Amino acid sequence: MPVVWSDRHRLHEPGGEVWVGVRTPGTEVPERAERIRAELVAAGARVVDAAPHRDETALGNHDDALVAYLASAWEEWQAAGLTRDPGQDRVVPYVFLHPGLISDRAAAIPAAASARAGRFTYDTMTLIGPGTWQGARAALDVALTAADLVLGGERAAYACCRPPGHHAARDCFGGSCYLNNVAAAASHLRRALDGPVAVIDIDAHHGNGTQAIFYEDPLVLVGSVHVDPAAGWFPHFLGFPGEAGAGAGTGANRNLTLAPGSGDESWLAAVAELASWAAEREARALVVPLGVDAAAGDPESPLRVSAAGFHAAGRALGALGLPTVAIQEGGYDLVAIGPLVRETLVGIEEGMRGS
Ligand code: SP5
Ligand code: ZN
Repeated sequence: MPVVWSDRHRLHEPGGEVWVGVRTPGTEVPERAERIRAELVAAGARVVDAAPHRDETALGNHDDALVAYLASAWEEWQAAGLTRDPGQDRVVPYVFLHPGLISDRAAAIPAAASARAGRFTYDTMTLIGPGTWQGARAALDVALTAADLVLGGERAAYACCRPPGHHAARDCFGGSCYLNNVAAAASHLRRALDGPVAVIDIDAHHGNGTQAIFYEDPLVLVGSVHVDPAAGWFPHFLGFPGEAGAGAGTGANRNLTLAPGSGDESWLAAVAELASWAAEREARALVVPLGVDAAAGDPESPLRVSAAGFHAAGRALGALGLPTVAIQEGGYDLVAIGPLVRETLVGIEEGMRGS
């Protein structure tokens, strides 16, 4: 299947993450995408450069205030002198918009650049640097170009998105994500097709941003299998099985949680259950937020899925026979990431041939 790519991901260098107040090297590094691309090219993949998409198409799932903030945060941080005093070379929040802080008052955008970050992010590990906006915006173009390819007749396409996106919600960001690539592709497919679009998120972490964006939408079915947040895992506040959608979207959201240490058997059973659900609901297209951080050995998750497990998951998803867009999310073991993505994509192609 075609691999959609943008060199602009390299502009986004998070420069580490602040975790429990400590700046650590971070795991969401540019080399991730380079490794994936090299692996897929070596396997003979066709690489397609992302085509620019209009803001109206790309940014519709996000509030204007979030977009304006992300587009200007780095320049405003610099202009405020914060790179010199106290000498912080990335945008890092220090106060947060906790809901209890403002009761029901409208949330103001703080005048101080040092405080604005906490209006829009919910964590300290999603730093903004000189090229973060350009990189995040380009990742939306990558996802949308992949969606265009399947709308144009490809059975499947892979979007090598970086930074990832599934933790970014309508008006806030975090989890190494800024703008939601999966949501952009799902909305794009939904606009073009008659019938529901299914999202089956196999990243090790709950796709809280995607869930939130489509929570009341009956036509974008959102399913996610992930390590149980109740066992102490990111995103901590969301991803529980009781979150089933609301309003018109009631019943259109599914969360399947796994205990730390879970491996192929329980993970694949959950993937199969989400695939059956998409089939029952007569989805017309499939978006797969493809994190490979559920792999045994990944530094960010305690799940223990094997390469064969990713291959089998691909087959189960491909067997739905739907136009399919796979979109890169997490995966932080630099040696394993390329092979794991390749296994999943090969599985999708095999599943489609058998369906
Ligand atoms: C897209 C995606 O997979 N985002 C996941 C972000 C989860 N990050 C949680 C980070 C928690 C602190 N990491 C410390 C690593 C110690 N091994
Ligand atoms: Zn993840």
